[in-house]
Amino acid sequence: MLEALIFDVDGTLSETEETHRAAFNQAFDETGLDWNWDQPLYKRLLDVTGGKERIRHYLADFNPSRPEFIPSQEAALTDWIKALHVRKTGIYNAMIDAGAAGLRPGVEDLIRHAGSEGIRLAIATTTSLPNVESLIRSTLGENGLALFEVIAAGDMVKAKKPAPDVFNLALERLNLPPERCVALEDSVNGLRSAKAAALAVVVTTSIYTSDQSFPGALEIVEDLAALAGGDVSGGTAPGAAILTALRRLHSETANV
Ligand code: XBP
Ligand code: MG
Repeated sequence: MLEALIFDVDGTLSETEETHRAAFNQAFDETGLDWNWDQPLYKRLLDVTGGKERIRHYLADFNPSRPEFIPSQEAALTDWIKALHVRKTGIYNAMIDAGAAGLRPGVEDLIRHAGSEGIRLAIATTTSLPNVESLIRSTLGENGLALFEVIAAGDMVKAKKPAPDVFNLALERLNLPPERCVALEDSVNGLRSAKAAALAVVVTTSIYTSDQSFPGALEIVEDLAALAGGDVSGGTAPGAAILTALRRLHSETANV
């Protein structure tokens, strides 16, 4: 029986990667770097999850300009990347607080309906915790965070997606076995992470992942509203129709 939904954040709850990309570029500019992550480059860089890990990947593998103020010594470089990422996170949160991102189709309907049918909600994301908090507050209001029983995010785990750690942490805190849950993801890294945690996964493709393939996904749709399909025409509330579709998909998994 389906007992909980575990949501990814970036690309799943909201199309936030364009805001992340703008925040990275503004942080680079304010730091005196001539780095500019355009969309084609950012799409390649998204292969690495985690903002700090992505900056390190860019430095190591894309041969960008490297002014003197970027340390060479490993520990100093780690601290420098961390400080740059803190700056980026502050810029990102200011953008989100100013309303830069809304929830994707069907997301709010499902989140607000789930509780009425006893479905528990959790988040499992690679993004930093402050980013989750600002997005939920700006889209679901001051009480929005209370709708999620568990928030597993960013550096709470050592190994980021596609490692299973963040989904395993969410399952541990829910105290549920994976077969009682469905994960909602947008990327192949997220799919791999959730599958490695033995979760069934429904994929809603996003602007940077629509050309990816998703082997092993329970279902691949454009967005959650598409899951409801024709049910809504019968006067069923969108959230109820989406949850009915998720329950049907979950019942098709072998482990039920
Ligand atoms: C998406 C990510 C994050 C964001 C940037 O996470 O990989 O790194 O791109 O956020 P998910 P940070 O899809 O798991 O929500 O800079 O805070 O990492
Ligand atoms: Mg994502």
